[in-house]
Amino acid sequence: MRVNGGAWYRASGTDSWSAWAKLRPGDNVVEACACDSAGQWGQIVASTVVAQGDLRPVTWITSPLDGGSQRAASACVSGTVWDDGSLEKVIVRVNGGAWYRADGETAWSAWADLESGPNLIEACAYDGAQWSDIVALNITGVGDLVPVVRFTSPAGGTTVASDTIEVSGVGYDDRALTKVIVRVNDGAWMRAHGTASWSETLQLAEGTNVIQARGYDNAKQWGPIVSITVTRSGGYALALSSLTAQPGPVGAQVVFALSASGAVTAEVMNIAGRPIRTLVTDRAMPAGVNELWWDGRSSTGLSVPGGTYLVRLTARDATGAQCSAITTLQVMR
Ligand SMILES: [Ca+2]
Ligand SMILES: [Ca+2]
Repeated sequence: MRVNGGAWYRASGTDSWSAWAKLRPGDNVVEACACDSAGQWGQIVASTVVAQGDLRPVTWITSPLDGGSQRAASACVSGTVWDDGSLEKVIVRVNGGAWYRADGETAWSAWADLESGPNLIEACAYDGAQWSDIVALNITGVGDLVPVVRFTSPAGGTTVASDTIEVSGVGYDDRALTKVIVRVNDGAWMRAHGTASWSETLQLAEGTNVIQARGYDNAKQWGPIVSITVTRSGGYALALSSLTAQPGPVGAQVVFALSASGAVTAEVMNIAGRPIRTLVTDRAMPAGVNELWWDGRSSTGLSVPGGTYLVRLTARDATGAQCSAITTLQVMR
């Protein structure tokens, strides 16, 4: 099937089939076509659907599957919304409780805290003027549910410069969450402060750290382990200092200091900033004092006229962070 000449997509069913068609205001041409087991396509049939005014959004829940069951006390529910214009929000509620906002709109997700037994999760979208129909999902919580914890801060993949970090999160159990434990890089588990809302300060090693957390309930059950990674950048960032360029008998000597090893690019420019000569490009250089020589020639090999020139250095560390410095140089002729 396809709508308004867009991409073809597959309908569900064959002898009796159905598919959603995403409409725009005005006339919409919906086309369908069938293929048999010999790979032969039939005739395309078309139908026009007229949509009037600002259209109401339509919400779908795509995961988890309706009618499923699980042992964990929270489910991550996700879905999509279609609207002719922009969307304002998607809201969700569990078992007739208070509505709360999902993350995202056209593609959304939300955590749903479950009870043991049947659970009804509902979702609905708003385009700023009209609400979609409410869509529902049933999940059965099997037995006394195991607690679920998750991180709220920092975001996974964060890079920090300090050697400690405060991690925090939330947790939920169908009966009672008795404790939350955390650890770094497979070290000893530590008990976090709090349960439904928890936090702990952790020591980070240099480089990538895997931080894990899990909950424990009053039925003596451990929940699943959840993880984030946090990178601690090297003790100090790469810095460039003491850049000088001294005229020599032929060209000039460029001297500079690096706080850590890095890839160095050095360029000579005229006073207007126009490139004259590239001395090195991404050359690996060690921490400490380094020097480079310029023979006083431009990239075409000609001796440059006397005057004031600029020397610009850029150093980049392994993470891609870079710093640069610029100095002037007098060329005598
Ligand atoms: Ca709309
Ligand atoms: Ca429980």
